[in-house]
Amino acid sequence: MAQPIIGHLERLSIVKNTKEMLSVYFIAGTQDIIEGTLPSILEEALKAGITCFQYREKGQGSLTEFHDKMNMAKICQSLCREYEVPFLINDDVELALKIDADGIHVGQDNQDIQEVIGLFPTKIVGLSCHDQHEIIVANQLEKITYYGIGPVYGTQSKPDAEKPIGIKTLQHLIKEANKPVVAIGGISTENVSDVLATDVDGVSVISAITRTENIRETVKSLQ
Ligand code: 3NM
Repeated sequence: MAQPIIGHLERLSIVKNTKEMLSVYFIAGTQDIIEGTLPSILEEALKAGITCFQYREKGQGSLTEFHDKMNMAKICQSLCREYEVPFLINDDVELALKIDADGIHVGQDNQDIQEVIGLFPTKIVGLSCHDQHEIIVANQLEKITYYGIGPVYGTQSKPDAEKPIGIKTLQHLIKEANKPVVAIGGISTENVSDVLATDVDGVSVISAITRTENIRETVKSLQ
């Protein structure tokens, strides 16, 4: 049966907003900060024009106590609100619900994606995908907002990352995807033009922003 016109228009507007949101998508947690603090780096990145932030407290050097993570998440959330940028939480359903984040990003081996969708019916839900099979399965689920596809290149920020897929495979996987796509993994100001030459909707970075000497210039180059 044909969709009612308003439903179709609403859907188009959600997709348009999602694509804009994915343009320069910054991810970070305490473990990624070399100099300064996460809130100070985040605020500089927000001023420079990032379009989305994901709080990802994970791995060596990360905060482990729920209370500490919640306090940090709240500080980052209020900065994102000030700059009207969506604030997402990586993986931690309990934290995302508790602080009423704008959404959640999960990997393939985190919580069951159907369950996550059920817990966040009106929020942004992002899913990491690494190959064609994962995309074909995820394409069946309407309520996923976007896919994070990668790692495109080798990454220092995720020790357990999969093998890099490269640009050709990225392009192929984007064609397979029925949702907006943000590319991830090893993306820098040097290689971003190759990534943006695909049909990707945006780029997602940790170290390009946390390790740069000039956040403003870096964010501009990633746009
Ligand atoms: N997820 P950087 S790669 C968090 O492939 C994350 O799913 C990946 O950091 C995936 O920009 C990655 O420093 C790390 O390479 C991205």
